[in-house]
Amino acid sequence: MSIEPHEERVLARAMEAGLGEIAEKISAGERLSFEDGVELYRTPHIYVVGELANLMRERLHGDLAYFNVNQHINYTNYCNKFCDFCSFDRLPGEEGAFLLTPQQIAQKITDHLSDPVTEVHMVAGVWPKIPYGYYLDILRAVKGARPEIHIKGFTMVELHQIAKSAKRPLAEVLPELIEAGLGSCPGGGAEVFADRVHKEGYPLKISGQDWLDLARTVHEAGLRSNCTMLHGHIETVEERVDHLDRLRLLQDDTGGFQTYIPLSFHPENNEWSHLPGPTALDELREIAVGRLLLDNIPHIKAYWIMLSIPIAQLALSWGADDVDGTVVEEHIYHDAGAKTPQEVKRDELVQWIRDAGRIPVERDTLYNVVWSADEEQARVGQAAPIGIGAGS
Ligand code: V47
Repeated sequence: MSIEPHEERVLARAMEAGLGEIAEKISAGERLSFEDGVELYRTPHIYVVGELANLMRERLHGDLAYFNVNQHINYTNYCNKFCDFCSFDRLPGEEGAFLLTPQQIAQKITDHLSDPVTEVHMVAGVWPKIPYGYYLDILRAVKGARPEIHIKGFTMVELHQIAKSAKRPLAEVLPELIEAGLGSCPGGGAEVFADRVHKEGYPLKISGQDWLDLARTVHEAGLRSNCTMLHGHIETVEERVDHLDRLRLLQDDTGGFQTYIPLSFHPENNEWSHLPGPTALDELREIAVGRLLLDNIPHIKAYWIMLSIPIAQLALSWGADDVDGTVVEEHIYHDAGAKTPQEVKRDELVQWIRDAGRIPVERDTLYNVVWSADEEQARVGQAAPIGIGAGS
């Protein structure tokens, strides 16, 4: 592989920063080790980490930056998991508690029929008294209101409960959910896989290993999913690298993850409000380390709702190639103190991606190109991400 002058300059800076070995591996397309991951988190030369991630991002996606026109729907905030980081959960009867009916969900979809929405992102809390049939009904309600829409719904935590409510293994239930309209799964609920953090912060939730096993089942059923890590609370650097390593190993087997989204802990209105949460530089480093370690996951998402638009713009030069979508209505981060708007319009997304120096590409959930400012590049770019990752 020939080395561009720009890449040479980045490699030289990495060498000066004591990151020469890691930079050489990245340049040669070699996999980084656990120790490399720890070093990328610990080095004070954070801008070099960003530049290395940007090299990898540009190798995979050139100047393209993906977004979609989507709508988030949280069907309930009832939850019995009581996670310390969560500001969204309520018990039935508590102020602000809600459980939407299938009709109310259909209405939310119908309210936006004049917008070019291609995806509904549907997640919620976990409430065991909700019967299995409800989940099929809400999928059908969405499809009834807008048949062509893609439903990216249910985290592994919700799927675990859905299978329990159906009193059958997930592998048996998934075909029914797919038949009712489920198209793929979002990446939430993974938090940090390490048992120590699980025990301290969210002991009632499924374990890290359970999350991975369920994701494997989802991929084996033919569905794509995303993956996440909630960072910036009580986890150590080693626990973060372990989390990323376990995602990478599963991806080697299944190739089913499309996008990795580092989730920045927001500390308002929850049990961990005494923690400061990550700084902007922590968030950028997290995006960068994710890009560098997850060499088999095609996309890294800078979720603008959580990061703010300016940081999401910066992240497009720190390893991220996707910013999520128009969103419309968001509760999880706004309950936890996010100051971002609830929605951006499609044209605004396009403009701020351009302002960040990238070429906007509207994608559908499965990264098929819906529209691009540069058709030629989008076609070329599309070939690269699909090609990485075993089994993809
Ligand atoms: O599972 C909850 C996290 C997740 C807080 O797949 C918090 O495309 C920070 O997974 N501070 C839900 N994080 C969001 C999510 C997501 C978002 C956008 C796109 C996709 C995708 C997935 O948010 C939860 C949990 O891990 N979370 N509370 C908090 N206070």
